[in-house]
Parts: sequence; C-alpha cells; structure tokens
Amino acid sequence: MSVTAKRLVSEPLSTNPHLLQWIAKMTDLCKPAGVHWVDGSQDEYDALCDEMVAMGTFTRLNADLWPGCYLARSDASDVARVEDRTFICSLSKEAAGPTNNWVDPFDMRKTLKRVFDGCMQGRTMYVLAFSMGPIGSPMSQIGVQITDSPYAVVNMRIMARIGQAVFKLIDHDFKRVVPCVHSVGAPLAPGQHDVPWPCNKEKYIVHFPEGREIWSYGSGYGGNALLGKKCFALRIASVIARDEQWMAEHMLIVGIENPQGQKVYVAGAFPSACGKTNFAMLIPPPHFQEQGWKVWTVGDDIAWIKPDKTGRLRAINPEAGFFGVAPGTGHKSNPNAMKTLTRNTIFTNVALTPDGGVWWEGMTDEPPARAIDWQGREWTPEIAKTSGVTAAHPNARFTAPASQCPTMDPDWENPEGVLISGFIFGGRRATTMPLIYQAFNWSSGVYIGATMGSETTAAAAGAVGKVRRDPMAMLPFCGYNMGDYFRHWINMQRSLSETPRIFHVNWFRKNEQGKFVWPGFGENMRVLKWVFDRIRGEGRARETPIGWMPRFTDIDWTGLDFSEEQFEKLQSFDRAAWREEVIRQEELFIDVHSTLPKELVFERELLICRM
Ligand code: O2Y
Ligand code: MN
Repeated sequence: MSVTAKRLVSEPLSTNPHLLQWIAKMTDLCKPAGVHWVDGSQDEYDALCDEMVAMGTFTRLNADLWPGCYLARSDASDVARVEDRTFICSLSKEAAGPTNNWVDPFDMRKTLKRVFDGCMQGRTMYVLAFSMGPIGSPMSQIGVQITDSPYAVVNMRIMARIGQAVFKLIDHDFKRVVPCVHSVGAPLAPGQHDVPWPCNKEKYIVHFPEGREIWSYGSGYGGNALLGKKCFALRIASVIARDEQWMAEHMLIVGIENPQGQKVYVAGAFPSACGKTNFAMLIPPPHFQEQGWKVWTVGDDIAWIKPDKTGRLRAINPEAGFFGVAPGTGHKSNPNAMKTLTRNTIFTNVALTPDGGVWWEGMTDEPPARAIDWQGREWTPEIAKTSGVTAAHPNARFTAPASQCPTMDPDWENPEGVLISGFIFGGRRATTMPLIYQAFNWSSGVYIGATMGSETTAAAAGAVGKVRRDPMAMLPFCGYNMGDYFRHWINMQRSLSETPRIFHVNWFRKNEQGKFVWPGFGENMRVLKWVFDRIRGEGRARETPIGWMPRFTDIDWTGLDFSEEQFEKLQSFDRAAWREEVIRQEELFIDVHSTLPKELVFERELLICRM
C-alpha cells in the first residue's frame, strides 16, 4: 500500500483471474482515478479515517472521552434506506412477487450501464473483499464490494470480516463470490471541489437474484451502501437459502442460560422500532441475576439458519458489528449498547457536544446545554422546544464492533453456529395481541409469523399508529416472492429432526388511558424464562383459541409489583378485536394468493373455527 498526496492506491491483493477480469471491466466502466485493494489492516483504516477528517466527512471525537470514535454527517437527503428505489430484478416479475419493486433485468442493466459509466471519475475505487459470517465457516458467504466511498469501506470493516484473509479464500478455496458494485454517483471533474458527503438524487439499489449480483448507485448511507448487510445478507442470501434449504432471516439471536448453566438459543423477528437491539442485549432484573440467569447476545439483526447433519437448526450471525439506531439508546434502555459504543465507533447523524463528544435524544435524561445538530447547526434545548428540531436525526446510527459488547456469547463466532430451539415473532400493538403466546405447532407458528404486524411510529414515513403487515419482518428484505417464502418456511420443518417452538410477543399493549401496561426492557426476562421453560418441556400453559398462554402463576414475578388483574388484561383475548384482526390478516394473503401455501389458508380457517 502506498499513500499518495490524498488517496490510497495499491497493487492487487488477489490472483484470481475471474476477480481480476471483473475489476478490469468495472474500472473501464466506472473510470476511477485509482484503484485501492483493501487489506483490512488497522493502518489502512486509520489512513482512510484521516483522509475523511481532512475532507470534512468525519469529525474526530475527543480521544479521552471517545477513543477511536468519529462523527459523520450525511447529506440531509441521504439519511436512510430507500425502499421505493430498491429493486429485485429477477428474470420474471412473478419470481419477485407483488411486494417487491420489479424491473425487467435487461432494462435495468441498460440503466445501470448509463449511470455507472464514468461515475467514479476523480475518485478512488476500493476493492473490498468481505466474508458474511466467520472466516472459513461452512455457513459463511463471500462478497467483493467495489465502492468509491471510503465511508462504506470503514463501516464495512466494522460490520463484516474483510481484507487479506478473504482474498486468500477467494484465491485458494475458490469460494463463490457475490459481486457488489457501489457508487455514490458523484464523479469529480479535474479541479472540482469535493463535498463532505457526495451522493446523487437519482438512486438505485438493485438486486439480480438469479445471478446473485448487487448494484447500488447514488447513496452513501447505511443499508444502501454497506452492501453486505441488507442487500447481501438478506435479499440475495434469502434466495440462496431457498435454493439450498436454509434460512436467511431478519432476526436477532440470543442465548438464555439458567442457573444450572443450561442454555437455549432463540431467534427473533421484529419490525423496526420494536427494540430489537435492546432485546438482543437484555439485562435480567436483579432477582434473576442473583439466581444466575443470563442472556447472551449472538446477533441483533440478521440470522443465517441451517439444519445440521442431525437435523437440528444451527444459526450464525453473519455480521461482525452493530449498525444500531442511536436515538432512544441510553444507559437506562440499553446499558450494554452504551458500553459497546464507547470506543472504535463511527457515529452518523448524531449531535456533537462542546467537549468533542456525541449526544442524541434518549441518551441521557438531561440534554446538553448546547450542541451542533446532525446538520451542523447550533442546537439548544430551547431551540428544540420552540422549533421541534431534534439534535440527532431519528435514523442516526452507531457502527460498533460486536466484540465490544459485554454480553457477546462465547459461541458468537463459532463456525458451526449455535443450536436454535425457538423462534419469537413480535410487533408493536396497542391492542389485541397478548404479551406472550405460543403457537400450537410449526404451521400455526408460520401463520403467526406470516401475519405479524406492527403499528407505525413517528420514526417512519406515513400515518402513525396504523398496523402495517410485515411477515417475519422480511417484507423489505425478501429477495423473492413472499408466497414462495412462506412455502419455504413450511417446507423447512420437513428436514428437521427437532421442530423449534414458535412464540409471539407484544411488549407494547396499552390500557384505556393509552399507557403501556408492560414495563418492558429487562422485565422481558420474565417472558423469556417462560419461553425457556416451554422449550425445555417444563413450563405450564393453558390452551386458548390462538395458542398456548401462561397463567399468572406460570411466570416468575419476584421483584416486580405486577398484579394478576394487570396480567389478565395484558393477556386478554378479545373476540371482537380478533375478528377484526383475522380479516386484516387476509389483506397480505390476497396480494400473494397465487403462491400462498395451502397450509396457511387452512391455518386461517382453523383459527376462525376456534374463535
Ligand atoms: O436506514 C438504514 O440504512 C439502516 S436500516 C437498518 C439498520 C440496521 C438494522 N436494521 C435496519 C432495518 O431497517 O431493519
Ligand atoms: Mn434490521
């Protein structure tokens, strides 16, 4: 590696002829000023960060308070995933299904050729090899992202395993590679001044499922630019998984350990704004801790789950870091996340405090007296009160190494994965959905996942409080037809010697006064303990029309003042509300009726009969 006046250039780090040929082709198309092969070293990371500090993309934080941390402010128009610009370009429209944006792949290739032609002029093209999953794990997959965004490179270094070791796999193990092409879409003419966050108004986040290819243009932010995450580990991996009989899911993974040291792992799917990262890093209440209960983190967002030789499901977290939402994350809501992000973390779109630190809404009870907001403007609590302007963007993020999380499971990087014994589906529902219930069996559990919904919050665009169906939290992330995806879930059970138990939780039920009934956060441990007991065939339950539910006496209430009456309210089955619910559940099924598995139609009928 050599450092030139302003940018890094380097010799190829691979001898793989296919890779070299592809890089030559992409260089011809994108016309970068130089090519840098990313070795993944700390020196290289530091040099890229220095370069971004010089460019104004990064602000180095106070090294005493926030060692190794940086703040990035994005362009105000480039702050989140762009679902309406995300495309699944399968050979047929039917293969993508009605819930995905489909464009004919031949038309899309013409568009991509147009926008990528010369798109990297004046910039460095980085060649970034990455492994989703531990290097060398039989469950891992490999990609090579070319990108003109150093921000994407340094974030990917935290979120995935990158660099030399991955090139070695490509050269010696001839591992299949998913090509990922990314450009911020902002070529520089000779002498043209760069901006801190280059991007383009025109955006394309494109997936070719059959060819297993990803092309992303116009955005430098999050899921649009860190192509290993949503694009690869979910949209493309879901297609690979279907073809190879495994599952790529939008799920956290946690281990629950009892005082005897027995451990059960569960995977959980929750739509955005349901506290997924908080749940993945749950701290049990004092009484449980005293007894010796522990919750271990394996992952907070994505799970790759495969049957092992004995027919039991094993899962890995394909990621190596957390790309968590900052607002709402604080010492009260998630102390483990706060400990994780104290060092070596990249913050995007949070506020800068006068002492060279960061702040966001929900980090502390007391806001700082003043700060620089996510758009670089002077901010005070008084300004916030009068104008409603927040210091951090609602989708502000921290990118932090998973290894820094105090509750990481000792097996979180086990190449064989961890045994999965249960699935938890959940949503944000003010009414109807009880705190916890268990599906009768696999197909009724798949029905629960396929019909799950969540109320929209102010963080998302559109009406607040409306139930949006988001099957298995995969609607924006499934790379193929949702009806076929349900079929895949139904079929998966056939290859298993042990069927995981399936549960549904709702931490967000409200009373007549509009107040949350359940305290949530660490208290969710009480629910997890019942899940643990049920999985081990030890927990008691009663049968209801929707599934198995705990009685008041089946939950450990030590240390929490929660009455039987409150619990019954939380668990109550309201026949009228469920009639309405079942009708609403059909809406998505109508969309995918041509590919909907019969089992789910029958499950709905059975549910109606029981009601
Ligand atoms: O807005 C983005 O680009 C990030 S979206 C995201 C990031 C981390 C985990 N989950 C999500 C999501 O949208 O599910
Ligand atoms: Mn997610």
